[in-house]
Amino acid sequence: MAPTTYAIAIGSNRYGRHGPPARTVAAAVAALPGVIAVAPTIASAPLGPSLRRFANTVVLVRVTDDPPALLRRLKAIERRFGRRSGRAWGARILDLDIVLWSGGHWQQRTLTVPHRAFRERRFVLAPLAVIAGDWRDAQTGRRVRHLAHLVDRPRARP
Ligand code: PH2
Ligand code: MG
Ligand code: MG
Repeated sequence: MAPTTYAIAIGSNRYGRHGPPARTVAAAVAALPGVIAVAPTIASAPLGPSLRRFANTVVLVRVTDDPPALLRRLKAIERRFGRRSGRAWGARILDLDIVLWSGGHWQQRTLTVPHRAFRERRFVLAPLAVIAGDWRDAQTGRRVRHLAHLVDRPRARP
């Protein structure tokens, strides 16, 4: 496939072989293929049942993988970092999620792009807006910058 660009969200809230979550995130950035932009890493309160705070960032990668091929590579990196499959949304050493694809939509039983929940997640949109504010969400047609603004002011929706 010709090269396309993906936005990948990175999260960690458990100690792993690279150390605390912020170090794990940095090591994951170094392990990813085709990285062309890296957002600042932020600390974020856990959304969901986990109690520990997260380190989160977003990167852009340019690769020749189609979405399922990239997902397989991301899962392999998660496993290498010591992630075991467990309770969905539990504490995790490393989570790598495909958020956006320059090819637009991808819909499969096990993979939906754009990511279903990223429009509600400040810990994805804030870093993403730093490196890809002009990128348009294929679902809503809104730019990332606009989505980041909406998630900060949820009551301001018309
Ligand atoms: N990931 C989740 C669930 N909750 N909360 C924060 N702050 N950051 C995450 O990356 C995160 C979460 C499921 O993947
Ligand atoms: Mg996730
Ligand atoms: Mg995931």
